[in-house]
Amino acid sequence: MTLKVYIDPISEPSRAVIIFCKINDIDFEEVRVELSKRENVSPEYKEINPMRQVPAIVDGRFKLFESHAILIYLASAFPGVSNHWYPADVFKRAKIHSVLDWHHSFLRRGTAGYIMNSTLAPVVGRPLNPQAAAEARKLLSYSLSKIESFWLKGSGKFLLGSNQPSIADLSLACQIMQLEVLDEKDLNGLLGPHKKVQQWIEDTKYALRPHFDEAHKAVFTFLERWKKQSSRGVNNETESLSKPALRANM
Ligand SMILES: N[C@@H](CCC(=O)N[C@@H](CS)C(=O)NCC(=O)O)C(=O)O
Repeated sequence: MTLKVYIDPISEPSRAVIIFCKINDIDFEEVRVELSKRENVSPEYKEINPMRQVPAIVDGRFKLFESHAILIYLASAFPGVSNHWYPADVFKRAKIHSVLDWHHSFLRRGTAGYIMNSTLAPVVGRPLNPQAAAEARKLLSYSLSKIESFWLKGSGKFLLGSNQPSIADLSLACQIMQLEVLDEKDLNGLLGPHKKVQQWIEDTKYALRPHFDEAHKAVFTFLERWKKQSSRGVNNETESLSKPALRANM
């Protein structure tokens, strides 16, 4: 039975799972759960993921949510996934878990909190919150500086000083790509001081070509259009814009 992967391309952890499947030639069926249509709160989807978030997978009778758990499962259960994604070496694995756990409390919280509260909330029918955005931006800046000074301090191109990417590079890089929804000045202000982070993103894109760029292209086309419409003061367009724009570019 084919692996089913439930995603919305607007979601960073969803993209990480899709890219992982594609780069490792894992056969899967992509099932869209459109957050802008609140499909994640439908009773049918609650059967897949009781937490009502994307991504989630169904592999035969086995159901799983949380992108990091999914990446670990896929790397462990599917033959043919190269060792560098999730090395067999127990110390390397433990360090990857360390980055992934850190990510949830720092980079993910900062990035998702900032983008949602400063920009994207209306896409999913929520109000913007400037105060929460300011708090999250501080955490995001702090997280970027820790990636620059700590996680990228080794001699290799990737996190933890590795020469090849792991699931940690994939997860964190997809998160940072979401910053592209911000305006250029803001984006440069956040990433400008972090040259190693910028180089690492480029190296990750290159190592994961063409799937990394493909997964991000469609969503940024959608978000660009959505941002232009919002800045022109066009309201209540989320519903009508999101579906065709995303679909048209997939
Ligand atoms: N820790 C989860 C985060 C999942 C998550 O936050 N998903 C968001 C999209 S990026 C979602 O489904 N949001 C819908 C909601 O919470 O209503 C993971 O890594 O899978």
